[in-house]
Amino acid sequence: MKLYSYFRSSSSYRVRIALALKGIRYEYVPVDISPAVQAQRAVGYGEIHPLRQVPVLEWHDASGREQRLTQSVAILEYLDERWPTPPLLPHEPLERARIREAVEIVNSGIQPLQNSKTLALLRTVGGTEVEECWRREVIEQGLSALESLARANRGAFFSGDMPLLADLFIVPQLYNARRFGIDLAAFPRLLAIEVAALALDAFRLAQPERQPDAPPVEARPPSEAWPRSKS
Ligand SMILES: N[C@@H](CCC(=O)N[C@@H](CS)C(=O)NCC(=O)O)C(=O)O
Repeated sequence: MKLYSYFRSSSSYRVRIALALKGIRYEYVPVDISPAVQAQRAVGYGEIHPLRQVPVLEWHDASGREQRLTQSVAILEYLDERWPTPPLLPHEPLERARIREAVEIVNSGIQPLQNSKTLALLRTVGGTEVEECWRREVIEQGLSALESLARANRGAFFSGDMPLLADLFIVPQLYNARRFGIDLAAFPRLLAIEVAALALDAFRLAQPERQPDAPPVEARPPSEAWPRSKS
């Protein structure tokens, strides 16, 4: 199995956590989507991912046919159905829906509104100030919504004492928010979930700075949050 990934990509981070939680071995295929390189625009990558993004999961099925899956939610649900232990979704329908509710806050309510492509476009049409204001607004609103949902639940994680799909979205999103300099003090429940998650090997192994394409510490610009103390 191969995972096309970029160390700082929060969508790839989600899949890396799931693969580690389920103990699935894979080959890491780095795709440098940084503005300076934009490897996703290379000829041929459109055949790997029609939207030219990461992550992509690739494997050979039982008949030897190459299969590829894009979109982290689809990948995560596929992995969960094929390797059900440990489960990423509860059995009870309303509980499942509540986990997916949190997932969608990140997946459609935060990440696409603050990804590099969206922000670059905003900078071009509105300037840096508009871009920064927009970015702060969508991240803070999304995290506030997640914080209130998480507070309604009990347990070390978003819901209960085992990590579920929602936690695989919360942890990378907090990492992303720090990169953008968002003050996370208003989200104590989310920060507590992050502490519980990062106590687990699977979450730690998936961290951006532990990936093969992460630059060595001395090469990182001072603005980078590597790894920061909990705010
Ligand atoms: N909905 C997609 C989002 C994927 C996505 O936005 N990937 C970003 C990195 S987190 C990317 O590849 N950006 C490069 C680009 O769009 O050019 C998913 O969940 O997989």
